[in-house]
Amino acid sequence: MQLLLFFYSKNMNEHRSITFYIFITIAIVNFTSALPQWYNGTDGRQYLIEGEQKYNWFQAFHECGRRNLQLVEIENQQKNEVLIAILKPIFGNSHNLWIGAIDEYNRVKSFQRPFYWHSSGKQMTFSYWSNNNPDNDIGDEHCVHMWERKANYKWNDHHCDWPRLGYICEDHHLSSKVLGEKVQEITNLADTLLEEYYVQQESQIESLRNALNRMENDELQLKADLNTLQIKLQSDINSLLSESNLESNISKLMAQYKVEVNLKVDERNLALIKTNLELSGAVEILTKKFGKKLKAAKTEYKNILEK
Ligand SMILES: [Ca+2]
Repeated sequence: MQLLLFFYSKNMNEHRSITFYIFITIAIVNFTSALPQWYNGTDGRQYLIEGEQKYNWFQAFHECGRRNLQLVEIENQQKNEVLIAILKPIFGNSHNLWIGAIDEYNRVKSFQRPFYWHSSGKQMTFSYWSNNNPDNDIGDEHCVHMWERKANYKWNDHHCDWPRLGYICEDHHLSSKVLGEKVQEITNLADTLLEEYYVQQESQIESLRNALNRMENDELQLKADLNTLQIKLQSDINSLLSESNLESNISKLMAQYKVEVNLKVDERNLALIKTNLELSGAVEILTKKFGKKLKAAKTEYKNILEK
């Protein structure tokens, strides 16, 4: 372009200023197109993606690092799917992109050797290797990338100094943003658990309230029953006073009333036992059910913090 302008420009000064302008424009365009772009994932996170193939693994790691980011760590299938959903519309079926995993320079040519996420230091548990990888070719493939030769962004172990791959960055796992997200997630879980506890507690309090009301009613009923019996006893004694065999009849009468009073007291005891069972049942439901829930919540919190 500069040569063409040289031949067609009659005025040298004009030629110089136009050439300079075009040179600056091309430089700006080149600089702009070299910038990695942010993309939104369906997981609510953002990923910075550089699709041009000109970095080795260390350079890519530093490109992320100097932006306070980290090379992406793909800890599970869900995150892998989120990334592939971002990448396919940009690059199609696959692309060469460094991700944040290495094998700690393990020279053993084993498919089973462990890999690690370099920023967090965690051992890789989820993997998405392409066929016949990680093969550690010539014992010198220690860095992991998504491979353009394999469909669906399958992974390959590769020479770390291979200088022609793009990369994916994400927020650093120790950034206040990621830590804030984790705290928020735990807070939401705790709030949900507390809400469930309150609902359960309210229902148990209601059943306790009902049981106590019933106890109170039973108490009043027993008093009324005993009072009726007492009045009947007095009336029977009065009518017996005029009869012969007084002593024997009174004995019979007392025995009969003893049976009736005992019956009432037994009924009362049964009601008390039933209420007692309800009370302890309500407490047991609260302690057992939420004991389990709290234990599950502790595991959940631990998982969130270790993500
Ligand atoms: Ca390989």
